[in-house]
Amino acid sequence: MNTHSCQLLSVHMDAVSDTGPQTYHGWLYYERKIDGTMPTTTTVDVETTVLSTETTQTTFDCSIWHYRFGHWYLLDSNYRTFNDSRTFCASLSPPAYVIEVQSQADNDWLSELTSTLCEAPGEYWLNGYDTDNSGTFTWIDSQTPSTYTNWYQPTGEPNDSTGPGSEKCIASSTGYMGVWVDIPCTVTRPVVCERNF
Ligand SMILES: [Ca+2]
Ligand SMILES: [Ca+2]
Repeated sequence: MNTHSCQLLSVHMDAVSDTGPQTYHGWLYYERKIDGTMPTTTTVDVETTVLSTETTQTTFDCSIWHYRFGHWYLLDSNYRTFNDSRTFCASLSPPAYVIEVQSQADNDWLSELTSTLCEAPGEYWLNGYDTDNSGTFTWIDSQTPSTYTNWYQPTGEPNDSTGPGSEKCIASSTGYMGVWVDIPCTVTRPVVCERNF
């Protein structure tokens, strides 16, 4: 139709998605301007093609501290022994300690941070230590026993696999549901440091 004698009233388009170029349908509502008579409304079917749409993706920065559950956390993907990891965390400013996992939510967050957000699944040091080879671990900085645990059952962790006292440290396997294993403190693993403020 000739829309020169019309006045555009409104435009209705289908919702635009971000799945790439595609055809959208919509309607333009015109009001025909005719002197001396009542305006009539006409609907025009139109087609437009969306060539591209932009999506904004926010990038998670794995090199900075992140706040969760009242504490701050920093991932460091360098492999160190347990003692060197403790020294590394303590050397940060403000000083931190190796992550202590006191709940399922804590363990899920460790997996989310390392595996999901930073795409670096693996075994990460936990700050527990088995002083008397009893299989009961104490959080070194909190000085509390690890009441929440997530031991990997099929191999009977904690199992001191090469003899009593051979595995006095713990790691959480963040790519595998965050299950825990006791391992020798002298092997090297990456670490997540934690601080309270
Ligand atoms: Ca052990
Ligand atoms: Ca073990």
